[in-house]
This record gives sequence, structure tokens and C-alpha cells, in this order.
Amino acid sequence: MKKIFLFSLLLCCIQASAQSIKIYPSNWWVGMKNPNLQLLLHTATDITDSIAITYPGVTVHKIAVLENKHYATIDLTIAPNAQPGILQIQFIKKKKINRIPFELLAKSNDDGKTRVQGVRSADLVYLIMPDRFSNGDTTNDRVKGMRDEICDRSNMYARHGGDLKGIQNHLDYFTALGVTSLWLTPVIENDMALTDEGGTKRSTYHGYAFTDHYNIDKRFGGNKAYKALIDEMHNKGLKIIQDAVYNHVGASHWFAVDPPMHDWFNQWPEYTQTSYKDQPLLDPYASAIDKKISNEGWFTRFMPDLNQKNPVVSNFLIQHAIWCTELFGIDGWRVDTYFYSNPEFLNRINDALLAEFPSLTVFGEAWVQTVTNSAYFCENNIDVPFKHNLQGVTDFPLHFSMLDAVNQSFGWADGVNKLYATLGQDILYKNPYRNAIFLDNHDLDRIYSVVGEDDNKLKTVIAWLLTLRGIPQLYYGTEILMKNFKNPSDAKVREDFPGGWQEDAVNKFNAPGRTDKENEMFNYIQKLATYRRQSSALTNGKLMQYLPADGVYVYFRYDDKQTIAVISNTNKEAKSIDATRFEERIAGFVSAKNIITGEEIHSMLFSVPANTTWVLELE
Ligand SMILES: [Ca+2]
Ligand SMILES: [Ca+2]
Repeated sequence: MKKIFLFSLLLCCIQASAQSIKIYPSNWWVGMKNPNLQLLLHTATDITDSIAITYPGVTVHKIAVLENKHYATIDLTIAPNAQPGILQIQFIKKKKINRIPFELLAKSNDDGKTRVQGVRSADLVYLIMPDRFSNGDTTNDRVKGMRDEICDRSNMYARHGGDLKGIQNHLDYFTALGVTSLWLTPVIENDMALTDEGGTKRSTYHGYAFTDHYNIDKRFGGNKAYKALIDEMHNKGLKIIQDAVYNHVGASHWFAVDPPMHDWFNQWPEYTQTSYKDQPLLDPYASAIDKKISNEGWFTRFMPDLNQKNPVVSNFLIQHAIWCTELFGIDGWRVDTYFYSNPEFLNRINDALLAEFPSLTVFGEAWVQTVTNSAYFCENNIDVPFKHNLQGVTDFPLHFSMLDAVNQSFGWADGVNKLYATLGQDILYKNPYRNAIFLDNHDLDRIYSVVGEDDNKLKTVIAWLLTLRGIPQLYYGTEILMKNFKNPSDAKVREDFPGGWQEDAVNKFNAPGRTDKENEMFNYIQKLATYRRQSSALTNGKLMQYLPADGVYVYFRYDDKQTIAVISNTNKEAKSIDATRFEERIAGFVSAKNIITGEEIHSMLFSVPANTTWVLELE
């Protein structure tokens, strides 16, 4: 131990000024699998003091002042036998010592058990935009000193006051619906002034412009409210998915205002926006410049693009993801704008997270058009020079094909044939059950509008969502028939949940506040989701699909305990079905029970009404 002390002191020959020093990460843990840690120190003035750390089991390897002398890094290792406690980082100048405390906590013993559990195909994820769901604490609607103090529900671009307490107040609503996991759009601090986009002043209520990774936004309730929400969720058997953004930060982030190094962000001779195209990243014929623009072009002018090839940037992002997972007990990560980040970095951060938390789920947003492109960005069976290691993606090709299947007339390559053909390309994914599947989200037209406010069509796509392979994700409000297209703005698909604010005239969290149609949809989802939870075939079973014929599409989910048939008639008229065609899956069964209506079918010949999907359990 003595030797370690000496070594730590030896390396501390750097001059630093010790006033208001910020340290990132803001704390760490003993008992982590990776013993290495890189602290990033930030002050308002040049660092000129000596820096020393003496703590049993902690060895300092390197202290470096960065190109911008307001920053230094300390590389250290934490021995397996190090004890939790307060480590003092000493800033020494002319015999005066300023000590900054840094806490080493004990790593949780419950990771992988009651927290950090992973989110699987057995779960049902409910996506929430916290600013727009429910206002549980009006005292945080406006926070003095933040760059945007506006809270105005009459303005769709302003913040509306929704927060984490509001979500916590409705945990029983989620469990009643059959939801097992929440995904919240980012909750990390976005202390941004209003931005000017095409003449409209907009707040970053959506959360994708981080300004301090280590603080949850105070308008959502801060770190304390986030911890309280997640702890209660875990107690109630609900899981949490956090939205990660590795690609960019908000222009008012402290390290964008005072960049630690000249190459902290991707640099261009003049402002260069990404093409938003994924194709050059896998196209064997792509030019180098197209690839570079896709990956290193900026998302917007006010979202600087992080250079993850810089190892200090990369360490910062990796440690932050681990810090959040361990501190809050995150069960899964949804990674925003996945393919815009450096690919080697992406593999590194996934490896680091999984090494520390083997049960964790990570899926990336890959907004692409084809299964090939989608599969390229996760673990796949494609013979390509660079292999991504991501578990799964947000399955856009399946999303597009479900919409075509329900909205198009049946044809050789149209209607349900699109869904059938898309699933057939699952040969490209290593494990398609790890993809997040969805009908809509905060960036897309709401599904009820997309299906022309046709309740039967909505029931059909919800039946597909809850019975196909993958991790199903429902967008808040689908169950109460919230609608809208992204016209004139995506804010139209992010409206407030009625009843989430005390002053709301109606409260759709309760059955009496919902219309008959809304209750019917709520009850339909509840019934299917509740059934799904205890169904081994629907959550983990195999999938077998039959060639669509005459506008009718049939598939089975099955294992050795259970067989479920899903029959969709997408025609405008009833169709008769001869089930002998499905002999391979139905042999040995004598009847089938409609899990929504309870009706029984005893014949091999039966008729399915127009525009209807049945989910049947074979008996
Ligand atoms: Ca509030
Ligand atoms: Ca980028």
C-alpha cells in the first residue's frame, strides 16, 4: 500500500489553480470490472497547481493538462480490494492544499437482478416524451437562471412543464395497460436558449441537446427525481430505457462553450451538415467524402458533432454511460442517431457497457429504408469488412412494411406481401428478436392518423406489434387514439397527454374520462398485452409465416408449450379460410380460441370478417 501512495505523489507535478474545480464523472464505484478510470477536471482558469491523490488501492498513472489549460485528465486504477469512501483530490500551490472530495461508492449487488435487467422481447415498452406527458411538480416548470425560463402550453415549441414526478404518478396506469418498461426521450440537462429554426423560436423540450451529462434537467426534477422514479419503477416490476446521445451535444454544453481540445468536435473548414444518409457508410462504391459527411457532418448548427476518435472524448462518453447505468440502475439503452457516430467508438462503448453489465440491453436508432442497411448497423450475417456489435436496432424496415401491409391494396409485391417479404429478410440479422419494433414514435406521424383513423386497421397493426418477433414499443397516447401528422411540425405528434395537467378538462388516465372508442382501444391493448406477458410462444417462440393469398396473411408463433395463430384479412370483404393449408402447424389441435373475444373455432373451414385480425390460441 505504501508503494502505491508514493507512486501517486510522484506523478503529481502539475501546476493548477484550485478554485471551483469540476470533476467528471461526478463519482465512481469500487468493485467495477474495469479498474481504469479517467477523471476530467475543468476550471475557469489555467490549471497551475500540483495535483495529488492518496487513497488506499487507488493508483495514479498519468496526470495531463490538456491543450486548453482549463482542463486536466487524471488516469487512475482502482484495485479490486479498494474500499468505498471519499477520495481527496489535492491541489497544491505554495504549501496550500485545496482538497476536492470525490466519492467512491460500492457497486450495487442487484445489477442484473432487480435493476440493470435488460429489456427483452418478453417486454412491452411505452415511449414517453417527459415534457409532454404529465406535470407532477409545478415548482420546477420555470427554473431561475436557466437559459430558457418559458413554460407555455399554448405554444407547441415551448416547454409544457411535464416532468419525472408526473410519470411516477402514473406507474399504475402503465402496469394496468400491460406495459413492462418505459423509454423516456432524453432527460439529461438541456440548458439551451431558444433556437431559431426556419423563423420559429423553439425550446429543446425534446432533450436531444445535452448541456451537462452529469445532471438530469432540473425542469424534469433533477437527479433526485430520476432516481426516485426508477427506484419506484423497479419496485413495481417496471424497467427503464434511457435515451443516449453519443453523436452530438447542445451548443451551450460547458465543453462546447470552452472546448478542451481543438479536435473535441469534428472540424470542417466551414459549417458542414451531415447528409443524413446512411448508405455511404456501407455502400461498397461510396466515395470517402460522402462517408465523411454522413458520419462527421453536424446534425444541426446548434448541435456540435463529437469527435469520438479523440480518446478523451471517447472515454468521457463511455464512462458517462456506465455512470448512468450504475447510478440509476438503467435496464436498457436506446442510442439516438446511431450510425452518425464513429463506428469503432460504437463497438467500444457497447463492449464496455456489456463487460460491466452483462444483462444490459442496447439498441440503436437506425432510421434506414432496407433490411440490409438496418442489419448492417447491428450484429448480422453479412460478409462485410466492418462488423457492428450492436444487439439490435429500431426496426424501421419492419415499421414501413407494417404500414404498407395495412394501408395498401393486396398485390404481387404490395400490401401484406410487403410485411411477409420484409420478415423473410431476417436472415441478415444475427438475432432479430433483439430489434425494437414499433408503429410510430416521437419523430413519426401518429399511427392512428396513418391508418386513416380506422379502428380496425389500428387493431390489426397493434396485433402485429404484439405478436411478431422483437421488443414491441408503443408510443404514449396510441391507446387513447391520439392522432396527428407532423404538420407543420413534429411538435404535433408530441401533444400533451390529456389529464396529465391538473387544469386539464378531461383525464384520459381513467376510464370515465375516455370515450367509448378510446376505452375499446385501451381495453384491446390491455387484453392482448396482458395475454402476451404470460405467453411463452408470443414472447420467445418461433415464427412461421405462410405466403399471403388473396389479401389474407397468416403466421404462427409457437414453442413446445403453445401455438398461436395470427390471421389478418386485409380485404374490404370477408374471406373464407381453409386451414388445412396450415397442417404443418395445426396438426394435433382440435380448436382455436380468439384471445380477445373468447370465441371458439372448431372447423377447418371458417370466415374472417373484412379488415380484421384474429389472434388465436390453438387448443
Ligand atoms: Ca413541472
Ligand atoms: Ca457524427
